[in-house]
Amino acid sequence: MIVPETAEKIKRMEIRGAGRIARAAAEALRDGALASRAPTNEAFRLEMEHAASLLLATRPTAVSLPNAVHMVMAGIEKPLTLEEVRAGIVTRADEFIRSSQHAVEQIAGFGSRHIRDGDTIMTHCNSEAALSCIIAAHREGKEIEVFATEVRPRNQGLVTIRTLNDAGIKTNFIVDSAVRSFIHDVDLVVVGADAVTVNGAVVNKIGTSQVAHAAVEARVNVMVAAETYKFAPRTTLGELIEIEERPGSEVLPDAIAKDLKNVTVRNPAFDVTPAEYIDLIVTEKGAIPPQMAYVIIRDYLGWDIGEFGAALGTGALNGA
Ligand code: RI2
Repeated sequence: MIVPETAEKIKRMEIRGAGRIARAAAEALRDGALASRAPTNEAFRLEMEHAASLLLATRPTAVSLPNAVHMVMAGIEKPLTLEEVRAGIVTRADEFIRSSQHAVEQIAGFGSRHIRDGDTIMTHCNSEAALSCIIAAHREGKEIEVFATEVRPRNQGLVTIRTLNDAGIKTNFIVDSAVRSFIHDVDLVVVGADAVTVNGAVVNKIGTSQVAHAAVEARVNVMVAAETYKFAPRTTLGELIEIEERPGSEVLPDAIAKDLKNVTVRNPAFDVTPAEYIDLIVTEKGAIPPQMAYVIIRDYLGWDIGEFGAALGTGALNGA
């Protein structure tokens, strides 16, 4: 079945990036619903709920995943026929995929307005939303240059420099620890987000808070590109965003680690950048100061979203 396969790919990071993960989950639920041979309404719902929890259990941090799953699964408990429930899932999944892609295009338009001709931009990790702003600015004819980090341990920076190279954008590739050395050559930091909390903090790839910290110190503006479905309604109720810690073998090969009995590898995949370090969050609804995250959650997501996410994650970090 489609769902376990997709779940496995998300877990192994063959499918990665908060937006792509969300779209892949919606697609898997849709294809799972279409392929299901469940004989009764009840059996179908149970199967779909199981599929949803499989997807939710893959990676805990990117809120786009529970938000997408919730949007697709919304209302399946209503008294409808099996075919109506199936059709609802298919329609909502297609709608989510379409609007998610459209959101990235809109973010590109809004975000590029904040990039000036002659700007040097620093980016960290590989964010579709952040890159869309940079590429749009380049296509508008602005002369720009980029500093892109390596992004240990999974090297997402390689994907970023390839994309920038193919777009014809002059790019400098640096190791993560060189950020502060180059920040004075930079006019603007542009990064993506895996989650935005109600207090405007941004959860993104590990190292983002260091980049933002260096930028604040150097008085360089920090812009975050994030679709509204990356905002986390449940943080309003005090829920914390769980920071995924991935296997130590991603950082240090087991063959070496096994001889180092006193060494523990710590490998958190994300960190939290407080709202005070961020100048602007560009969403598909427009650019907002991080302090307005509450409004996005209230007006575009609603409080009940994320019910499926409620089962997720304990010990976490929320905001500053
Ligand atoms: P888009 C990624 O997570 C990065 O942290 C990136 O900044 C973020 O998702 C948002 O990416 P990972 O899957 O949705 O590489 O903007 O751990 O593409």
